Amino acid sequence: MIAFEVNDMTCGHCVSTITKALKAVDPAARIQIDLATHCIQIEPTEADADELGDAIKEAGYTPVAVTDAAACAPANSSGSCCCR
Ligand SMILES: [Cu+2]
Repeated sequence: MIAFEVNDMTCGHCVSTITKALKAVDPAARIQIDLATHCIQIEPTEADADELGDAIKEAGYTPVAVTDAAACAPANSSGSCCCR
């Protein structure tokens, strides 16, 4: 299990953009995204954490690797959205 906290993921559009980016590097991965905590959990089948993190960055977001999904804390929902 790989987990990232992505604080600039702010709405459903961000979620689908990131999901697509992750599926591009690992089509069979299991991806779970919690928008409320800005937390992404990935069960990869072929990609490693670096590749998945890079995919999120290339989609225009800022992933912070977390060792445990429980470390994803609810963030203050200020900040900009991709859908402005
Ligand atoms: Cu958005």
